[in-house]
Amino acid sequence: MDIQQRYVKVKQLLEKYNQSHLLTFWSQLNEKQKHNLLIQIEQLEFDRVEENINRYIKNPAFSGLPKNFSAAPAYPAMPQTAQQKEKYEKAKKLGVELISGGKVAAFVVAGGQGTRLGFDGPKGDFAVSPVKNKTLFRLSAEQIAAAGVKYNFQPRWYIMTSPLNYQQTLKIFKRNNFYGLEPRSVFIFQQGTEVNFSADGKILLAEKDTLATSPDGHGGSLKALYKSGAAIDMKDRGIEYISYFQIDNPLINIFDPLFIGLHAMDKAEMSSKAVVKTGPFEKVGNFCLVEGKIKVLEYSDFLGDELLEKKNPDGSLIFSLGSIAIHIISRVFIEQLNIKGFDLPYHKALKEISYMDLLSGHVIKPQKENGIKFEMFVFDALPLAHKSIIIETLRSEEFAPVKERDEEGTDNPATAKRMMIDRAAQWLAQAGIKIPRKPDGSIDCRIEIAPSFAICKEDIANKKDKIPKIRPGDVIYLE
Ligand code: UD2
Repeated sequence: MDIQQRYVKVKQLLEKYNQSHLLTFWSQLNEKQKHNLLIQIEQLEFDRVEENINRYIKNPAFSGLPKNFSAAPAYPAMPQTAQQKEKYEKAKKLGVELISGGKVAAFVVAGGQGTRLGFDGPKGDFAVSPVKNKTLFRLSAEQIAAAGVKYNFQPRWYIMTSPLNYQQTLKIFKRNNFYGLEPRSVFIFQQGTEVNFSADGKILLAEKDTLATSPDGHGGSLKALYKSGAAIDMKDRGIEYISYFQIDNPLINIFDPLFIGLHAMDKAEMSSKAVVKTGPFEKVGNFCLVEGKIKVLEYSDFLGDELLEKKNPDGSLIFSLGSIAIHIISRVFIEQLNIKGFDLPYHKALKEISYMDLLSGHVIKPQKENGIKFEMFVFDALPLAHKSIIIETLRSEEFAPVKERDEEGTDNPATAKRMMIDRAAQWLAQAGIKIPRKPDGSIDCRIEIAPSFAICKEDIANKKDKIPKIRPGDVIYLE
């Protein structure tokens, strides 16, 4: 089909869906630009676009909250009965077998822009460790390499970026020699994008020949794993399970035998780790049970505060378990989601979006929210799984997100550093090492444990002779 024929077809399509304005600048475009614009429009899934407009834009009060739901059950962090203890032991053993057998791959989502952190560049390049100032990418890479040594297997790491930070991420990995990993064992790919809308449901132009788009959210990872060839690559290598994590959590435990083992023993398709929330309104998703299925409901979905504040007779919150974005996902589940026709719901966000003004032909950079972005969330795949389990874990062991620039509150570089020191001190203390403390009980030294030294507390026990005596004010790096 020549360009004129394609134009006629696209014009009809746009008229049908009320988006004809996208061709406003057609007569000003050269051939290359015309082709560029047509291709973007031809690739749009108009049915989904229309569904989004009708469901979320024309109906702003739409809430994702179902009518009936309760708190989801979870495996406790520590086994509570003899039977459970036995199951955890078996699961750990199975987990070790699966990891050693090369059945588990690491997968990080690193497509976010880190806007709240105010960091210019991929968030993975943000330096956070308390002594060596290692970046988030380096910490993950070193942990993956250390797991390879500990469990005697060839680890494989899949990394999802967005189209906005893909090239930068590649450059960072090359500049750092893949942090000592075999470059062939690292698979970096891009997530998809979604078009942006004006408040009244018109697709925005970023340029005269370019639609305004943004990354499709971490839920897009389940589609991108398939489209990028990562899922096939996993299948070819005999990988059955994917350990999913976010780049902004320096305490992540990537290869956890217990979590992997329980997921496999229970024949789950997608499983999650949870922590007890710091309070009813902590900004994490809530694990709920809806019609027998596990579902994460975002705190913002709860219209009334009372529900989140409701307590059990023992004083604990009813909705106490928060989602920390750590999952084990079976590869086959991802394949099935895509073969069936990928269909995760969208979530709407009001944002400041630069756009091409149709009257003046100039790009406008708005000072306040003017448009709508759509994202998919990975946890929306949980209710689609035949079986899904949750295991509770300790925040101090596994969750120190780096989100905010402001060091006054929580989830910032200072709190993450503090939690890294606290966990290191706890691991050492547990092995009988004396940790100096100030009169107020706080730790009086700075410690960083390299993954090559230990990736879990059990690794410390047989390395005690390598740990120096720690004095008040010391700066200790163990590798
Ligand atoms: C997410 C969860 C929240 C809790 C918290 C834990 C949502 C809506 N909320 O909060 O419940 O689990 O994490 O830290 O998810 N990313 C991409 N591509 C995208 C968007 C994000 O790769 O298009 C990555 C991003 O690089 C980061 C992760 O996803 O690693 C989380 O993104 P976020 O920081 O926007 O999530 P947040 O803080 O809203």
